[in-house]
Amino acid sequence: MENEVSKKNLSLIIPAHNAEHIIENSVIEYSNIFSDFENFEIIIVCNACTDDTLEVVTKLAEKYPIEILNIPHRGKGNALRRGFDKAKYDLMGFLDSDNPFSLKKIKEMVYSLEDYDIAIATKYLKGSLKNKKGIKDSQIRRLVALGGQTFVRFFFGLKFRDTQAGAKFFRRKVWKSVGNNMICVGFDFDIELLYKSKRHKFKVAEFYTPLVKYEKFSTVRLRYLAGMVYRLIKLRFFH
Ligand SMILES: Nc1nc2c(ncn2[C@@H]2O[C@H](COP(=O)(O)OP(=O)(O)O)[C@@H](O)[C@H]2O)c(=O)[nH]1
Ligand SMILES: [Mg+2]
Repeated sequence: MENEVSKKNLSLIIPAHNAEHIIENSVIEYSNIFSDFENFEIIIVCNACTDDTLEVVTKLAEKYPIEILNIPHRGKGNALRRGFDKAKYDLMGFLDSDNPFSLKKIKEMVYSLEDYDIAIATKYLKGSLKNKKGIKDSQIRRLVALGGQTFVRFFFGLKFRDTQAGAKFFRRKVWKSVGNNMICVGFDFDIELLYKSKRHKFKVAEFYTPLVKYEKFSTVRLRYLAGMVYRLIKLRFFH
């Protein structure tokens, strides 16, 4: 059977909440980097946008292979789940709408699925929350990341340096195994994905992928933390 990677079929999900100012460039750059793929689709999942994201992406869909989903309630995880359920191709993954990573590295991640089931980006080097070469997240973000990753390591036994980077790719079989009954509807989605994948013993490759661009605009708010912790406790102890 022909290998899925050599077939180069990719469904890329882009979650978008109020991304009108950045998403156009990102879609163009993502489409360029995967232009040599045999089959490529972008599924943009807009949530609760109060700006013109929907209009911007509807216009882009005239030129690029874009499918648009529009759902009213916030939640990046829920958006990703909806996107993956719709994905057509053998390789699937998601990238943020603000395109903060080196796309050369992103492509390497996709190619690594020849040997791995899942490829995830990490913004942090081993043993530190510094990224020596790349652009750094703000200090408060790095501090929250340190606390978060310690929690994740302790409760879920996930020994990754960064579970939260917005660049993850996997084979369809992974989604088939873990995509049912997802409960982490927010930024906690990534942890559920990795935790369930660990139970299925999927092979994960971690790629050091420093930020090449620091996008100050962020939709992440500290007030989402309580909901995330609640769902993660439910996941760990009741699922
Ligand atoms: N569909 C959807 N996308 C979201 C939601 N919240 C954040 N996003 C997207 O998730 C990605 C990461 O968000 P961002 O604010 O850049 O996070 P940060 O880079 O970690 O500060 C971006 O593509 C956002 O547009 C949401 O509620 N729904
Ligand atoms: Mg961002």
